[in-house]
Amino acid sequence: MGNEKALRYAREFSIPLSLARILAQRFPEHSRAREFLHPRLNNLHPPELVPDIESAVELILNTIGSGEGILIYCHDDLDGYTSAAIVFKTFLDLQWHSSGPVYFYAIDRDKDGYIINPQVLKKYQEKGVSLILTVDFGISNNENFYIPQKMGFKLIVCDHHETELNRFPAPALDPKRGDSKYPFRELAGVGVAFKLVQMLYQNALGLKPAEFYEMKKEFFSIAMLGTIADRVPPTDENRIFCHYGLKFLDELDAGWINYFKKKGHQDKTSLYRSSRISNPRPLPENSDYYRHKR
Ligand SMILES: [Mn+2]
Repeated sequence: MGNEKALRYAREFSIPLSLARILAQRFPEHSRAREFLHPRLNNLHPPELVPDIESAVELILNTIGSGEGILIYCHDDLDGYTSAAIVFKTFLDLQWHSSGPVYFYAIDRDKDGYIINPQVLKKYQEKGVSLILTVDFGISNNENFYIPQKMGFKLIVCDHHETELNRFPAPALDPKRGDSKYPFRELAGVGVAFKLVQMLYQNALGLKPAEFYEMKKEFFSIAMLGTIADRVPPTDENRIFCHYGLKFLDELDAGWINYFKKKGHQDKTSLYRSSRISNPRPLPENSDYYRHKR
C-alpha cells in the first residue's frame, strides 16, 4: 500500500523513488504532498484572520498620519530583528512629509529581562513617540500591557509566543492566542509581523495580496531568516516563506544581501544555512538610529 503511494508520487512529481517513499510517509494525503513539494503563494492565509489585526492597522495608520513617533520594541534575536526590519521598512514606505520619527529598540536581556523597561520608554517619550509596537515579544506578561498604557502610550503587541492571558487591554496579534481563528499557529514572530505589514500595505495603498507579494519580495527573504532561526516547524506558511525567500534572493539587490555575500557567504544556500548557525546583528545595538521626515 505504502509502496504504491510512493510509486505514484515518484511518477507524478518526477522525483526519485527513495524521496517519494519519505514523502508518502510524511504526507499520505496527495494534496498535502503536492503543497509541500510545490509551495504556492496562493496558499498563504488571509492576514485578516490574525486576532486584532484590524484595530492594530487603524492605530498605526492614524499615528503615522498624525505626525507622532513610533517605537518598535523587539526581541534580541534574529526573529526579533527581522520582525523589526520589515515593520521599520514598512513604516518608512508609508510615511509622508509630515510623519513623525520611527525608532527601534531591542531588549537587553540582562538589564530589562522580559518585561518592558519603563526607563527606555521614557527616553523615547521625550523624543515624541506615542505608539509602542512590540514584535516577537510581549504577549506572555500582563505587565507589558500595563506599563506602556500607564505611561500614556498607545500600544500594539505583535508576537507568536504562548500566552495564558485571555483578556488583552490593547491589540494583541498572536496566532497562539486561545481565541485565535488563524489557521496556522506555528508562525515565527517575523511571520506575524509579515501579516501585519501585508494588511498595512493592503489598506493604505489598496493592494491585493498578489500585488503585495510581487512588490515586497524582499520581505519573503527577511521572513525566511527569522523563520529558520527560530526553528519553527518548516511546514504550511513557514515553508512558503522559506521557499520563496530563497527563490527571490536571486532577484534582489538589497544592501543586507550584498553584506552576506561580501562576508564570504558566496551563494544563497549558505545565506540560508547561516541563519541557522549564526546570530548576526543586522541592526545597530539598541540604537538611536531612526529616519525622520523624508
Ligand atoms: Mn521568535
